[in-house]
Amino acid sequence: MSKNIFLLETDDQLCSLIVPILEGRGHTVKREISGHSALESVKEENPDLVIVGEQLSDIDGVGWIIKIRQTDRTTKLAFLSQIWRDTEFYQQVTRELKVSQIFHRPIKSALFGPQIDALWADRRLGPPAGTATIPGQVPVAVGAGVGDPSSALPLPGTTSEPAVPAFSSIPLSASMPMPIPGQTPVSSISTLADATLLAFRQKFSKSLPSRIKQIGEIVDRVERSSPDPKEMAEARRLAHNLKGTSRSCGFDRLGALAELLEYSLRDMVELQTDEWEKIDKGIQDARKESERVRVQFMDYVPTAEELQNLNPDSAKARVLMVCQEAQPKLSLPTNGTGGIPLEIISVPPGSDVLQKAVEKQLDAAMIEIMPGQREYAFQLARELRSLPGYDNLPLGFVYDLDHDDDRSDATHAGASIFIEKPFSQETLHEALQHLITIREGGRSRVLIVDDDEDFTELICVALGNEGMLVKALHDPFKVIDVLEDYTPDLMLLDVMMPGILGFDVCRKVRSSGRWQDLPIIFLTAQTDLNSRLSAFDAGGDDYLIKPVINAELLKRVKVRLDKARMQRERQDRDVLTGLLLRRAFSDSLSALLSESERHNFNFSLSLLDIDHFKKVNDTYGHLAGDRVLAHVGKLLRKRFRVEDLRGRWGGEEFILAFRHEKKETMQRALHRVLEELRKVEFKGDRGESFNVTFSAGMVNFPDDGTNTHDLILSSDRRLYIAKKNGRDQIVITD
Ligand code: GH3
Ligand code: MG
Ligand code: MG
Repeated sequence: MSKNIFLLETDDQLCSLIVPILEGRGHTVKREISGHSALESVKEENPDLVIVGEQLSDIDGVGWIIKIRQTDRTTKLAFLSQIWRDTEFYQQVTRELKVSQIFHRPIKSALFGPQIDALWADRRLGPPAGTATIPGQVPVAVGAGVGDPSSALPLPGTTSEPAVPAFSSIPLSASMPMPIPGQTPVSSISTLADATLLAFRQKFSKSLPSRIKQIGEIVDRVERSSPDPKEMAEARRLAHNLKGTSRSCGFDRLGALAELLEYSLRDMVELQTDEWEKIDKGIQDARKESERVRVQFMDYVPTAEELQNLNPDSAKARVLMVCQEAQPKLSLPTNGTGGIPLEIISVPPGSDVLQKAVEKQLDAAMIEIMPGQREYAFQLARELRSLPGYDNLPLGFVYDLDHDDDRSDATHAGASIFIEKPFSQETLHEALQHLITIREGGRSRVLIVDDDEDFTELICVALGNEGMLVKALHDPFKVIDVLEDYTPDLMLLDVMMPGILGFDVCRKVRSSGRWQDLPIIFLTAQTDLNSRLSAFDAGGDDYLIKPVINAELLKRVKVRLDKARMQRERQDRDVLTGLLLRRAFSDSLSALLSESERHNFNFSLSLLDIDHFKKVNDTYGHLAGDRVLAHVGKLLRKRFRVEDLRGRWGGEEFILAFRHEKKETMQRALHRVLEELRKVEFKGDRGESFNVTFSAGMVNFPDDGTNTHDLILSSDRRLYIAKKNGRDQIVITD
C-alpha cells in the first residue's frame, strides 16, 4: 500500500540510495532538510512515516524527534543512525520517544525496503502464508515486529487501530489439553524433557492464581483517571510474561488472553472508561481460564524424578570442598546476575576424595591446607588434576593464619585463589564464582538473555538436564559485563525485550572483537522472512521460534556448541601436546598484557626448550621424540593454574605466561616441573630407557619489557644463557 513518507536528511548521497528504494515500493517521498519547516509540514500533511536523519540543516535529528514528540506522540518515526550508540540511547529513543525503528548506516538496500514495509505489517493476522506455524499455536499473535515493541501496536488516538479480537472470539479448541503422560507429544520431545516439561507445567499452573492476582491488584490500586505509568508498565510486564510462559507450556488460550490483557494495559494516560472495562474483563477471563488449566493439573502427581528434573543439580556448578568442617549450605541466587548456582560437595580430608571426584563431574575444587600438612594439600591437588578430564580443573586453597607464604608450590599445584580462615560466606561465594568462571573447556556454558523469568527458568531446566551450565540474564543492558564474567560458549537471545531489541543487543556484542565467534541463537515469536533476515543481519547464527520446542532447542544448542568447540580446538590447540598454538598463544598474551597494563598487574613469561632433543630423535627414534613432547605438554597442562597460558612455540620449544606472578615465584614453580621431568623414564623405539631435561629463560612484565616482542626476545636471550651454562636450568637474569 502506498504511503506518504517524509525524509529528513541532509546527506544527498544517502537520499539518492533511499529514495529510489521507497519509490520503487510505491511510496511517495518528500524530502526536507530543515527541521523547522519539517515540523510545520508534518502538522499540515500528517505523513504516514517520517524518516529522520542524524543531522538536519538547523537541528540534529534526535533534537528534532524530541521536539516533535512534545506535541505529537502519534506520527510514526524512524531514525537513521550514523554511528553505534550505547544501549541507553536505544532505550530512550525507542521507548520514550516512540521511534519505531532505528536503521544503521550503511543502509543495506536489500533489507531497507522490507523493513520499512514491515512497519505497517498487520501482525494480528498470524504468520504470513507460507511460513511455518507451530502445532497448537493460535494465530492471533499480536507479537511486535522488527521495530520497537510499541510500533506494532497502534498508538492511542490513531485512526488506524485494527480490530482486536474480542476475548470471547478465541477458539476454545486452541487450548488443547496438555499432553497427558503416555500420549504422543506434539514434537519429538525426548521423554526426559517431556516429563520435565510436564512437571514444569504443573508448577506453573499452580502459580497462575497469584500471578493474575498480582495484575489485578495493580489494576485495582491505580487511579483510573491518571494511572501511574510505572505501575501500568509493571502490570504489562506481568501480563507479557504470563503470555510467554503460557505459550511455552502449551496453554495457548491463556496465552492469547494474556496477550490481549497486555495489549489493553498499554501505557496510556487517558484510558477511556470502556478500556478499563476491557481490562477488568480481561483479568476475569484470564482468571477463569487459569482456573481451568489449574484443575487439569490438579490430579497429576509428578514422579520423584520429574521433581528432581525440575530443579536439576546438573544445572549447578559443582564444587568439591575438602575441609575439616563441613560447609554450611550456601544460599546463592539461582538466576539473575548474582552468580552461577552452586552445589557444594563437602568431604573431610583423608576420605576418598579422588573417588568422589570421579563420581561427580566437578567444575572446581577448594582444598584446605591444614597446619603442618601443606604437602598433603598440594599432593591432593596434583592427583585431582591427573584424573581424566581434570587437567584444567580450577583449584583454590583455604589456609590458616600460620601458613607459610610460599606461593610457588601452590601455583605449581594449580591454586588460582587463596582464602584465609575464618572466611565469610560472601568471601567463599566470590572465590567459588571466580573459580568456576576461569574454567576452560569442561561443561558447556549457556547464557540466556530474556526478560521473562519463567521462560528462562524453563530453559535452565531443559538445558540443565542435559548437563549444561545455564545462566539467565533478565536485564539485556548488562550483557557485555555478564559475557566478560561468565564467558559462555553460546548465547540464547530474546528478541522482544523492554527497552531494547535482541537484534541491537547482538550487534553490540558482535561489535566487540572478543565475541565475534560466540554462537548466538535468537528466540523469536516472529516467523516472517523479514525477522529472519534481521536476525542474520544483526549477526545471529540461528533463530528459534518461540514458544521453543524442547527437542529442537536442545538439538540446535548442542549442534552449535559442538561445532564451536571443535572449531576452537582445531584452530587453537596443538594436537601432539594439547597446548595452545603459537598464534592463539600470541593472541592470549596480548590480551594478558593489556589487562596487566590496565590494572597494574605483574606477570611473568618463560621460553622453554628441551635439551639435546635432536639427539633424542637420532638415538631413540622420532616416535620416542614425539612421546617426550606429548609428555612435556601434559605436564605443563596439569601443573600451574587454569588461567596461566601455555603454548607450543614451535618444534621442541614451549612458552608459558603466569598471570599476576613474578618470575622469582614462578622460577621455583617451574623448577618443580623440571624436577618432575628429570625423574620420568622414557622408552626408546627399541625399548631402551632415557631421561630428558629442559632449559628456560624467564622475564617479568613490566620490569624486563613492556611489549610482547621485547619480553619474548629477553626470555630467548636468557634461554640461550641457560643452554650455554650447561642446560637443565632456568635463568631469570641476563
Ligand atoms: P639444544 O639443547 O641446544 O636445544 O639442542 P637440541 O638438539 O634440542 O636443538 P636443535 O634445535 O638442534 O634440535 C631440535 C630438534 O627438534 C630438531 C627437530 O628435528 C626436532 N623436532 C622439532 N619438532 C619435532 C617434532 O614434532 N617431533 C620430533 N620427534 N622432533 C621434532
Ligand atoms: Mg632443544
Ligand atoms: Mg630448539
